[in-house]
Amino acid sequence: MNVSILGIPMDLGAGRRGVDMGPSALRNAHLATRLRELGHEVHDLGDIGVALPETLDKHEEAGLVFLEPILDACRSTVGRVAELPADTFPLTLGGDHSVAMGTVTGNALRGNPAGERTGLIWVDAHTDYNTPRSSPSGNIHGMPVAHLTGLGDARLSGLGGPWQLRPEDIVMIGIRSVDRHERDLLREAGIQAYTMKEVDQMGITRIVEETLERLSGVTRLHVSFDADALDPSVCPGVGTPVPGGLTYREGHLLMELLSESGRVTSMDIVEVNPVLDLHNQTAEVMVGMAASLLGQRIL
Ligand code: DIR
Ligand code: MN
Ligand code: MN
Ligand code: MN
Repeated sequence: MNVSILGIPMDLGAGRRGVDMGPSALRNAHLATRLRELGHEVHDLGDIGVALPETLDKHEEAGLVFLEPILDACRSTVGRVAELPADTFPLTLGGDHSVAMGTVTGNALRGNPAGERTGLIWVDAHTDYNTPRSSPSGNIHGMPVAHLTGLGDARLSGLGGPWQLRPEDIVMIGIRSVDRHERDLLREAGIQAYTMKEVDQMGITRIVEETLERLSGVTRLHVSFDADALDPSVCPGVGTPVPGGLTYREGHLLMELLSESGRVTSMDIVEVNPVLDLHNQTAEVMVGMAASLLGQRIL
């Protein structure tokens, strides 16, 4: 396969500094080499330009911290991803999870004149379904999915023009931290969320079967993988660690089964924070997750 790596070194959406170094940490953990060893033709397209917080006044507008520079970066991302050829697999590297407003939108629009539906598999400890009104923090990385479905601020939800993600085309896996008002919004939208309770009860295999069945009418599938979905003992380099996460093997099994389906067309790796990490362990684990999604097998 042809794989296009694109970094979005942005930490403006998160409460803590450092995820802007995520793309470097992942490259340093030999991302491209690992994928080439699997037989892929890998092109690293470099990084999207993102403003540095030190050069900006930290201003909050309508409950949104750093709205303008985040909009700029997401707009650039949409443009860059949407123009990639239809036969490449975009692997986008965050950055905090607000980058997904750009990557998911760009992938949904990419080579899609017929307007085929895009499905989203959101692997995260958090549902990231806050709006500016429901958010306890104002941090935009807790809001990307809500904006992708058309809620919240019109500038962020309008990144794809009239395009919006359908709530029934979203499946979340690994969930264990949801804010109070966020939970109500999630229920109203009817989004399928497999919490850690379902992971424990059903196991990853049945969750993937149900997910693929639920998304059977969708031709493009984007996986957005927040490193904090994995347990903090596996991925300590994240800004908002939550105990009780996916094990190392659950993460790999999830990626292996999605890979076997042959249906995933793009992926994000986000929220890798080398400042908080132990010897780049989190980036190394996440490179392994990408490798499993892109065809690595034990035998
Ligand atoms: C929290 C934290 N729900 C918020 N969100 C995080 O600020 O909206 N998302 N950490 O990844
Ligand atoms: Mn997230
Ligand atoms: Mn998260
Ligand atoms: Mn986050």
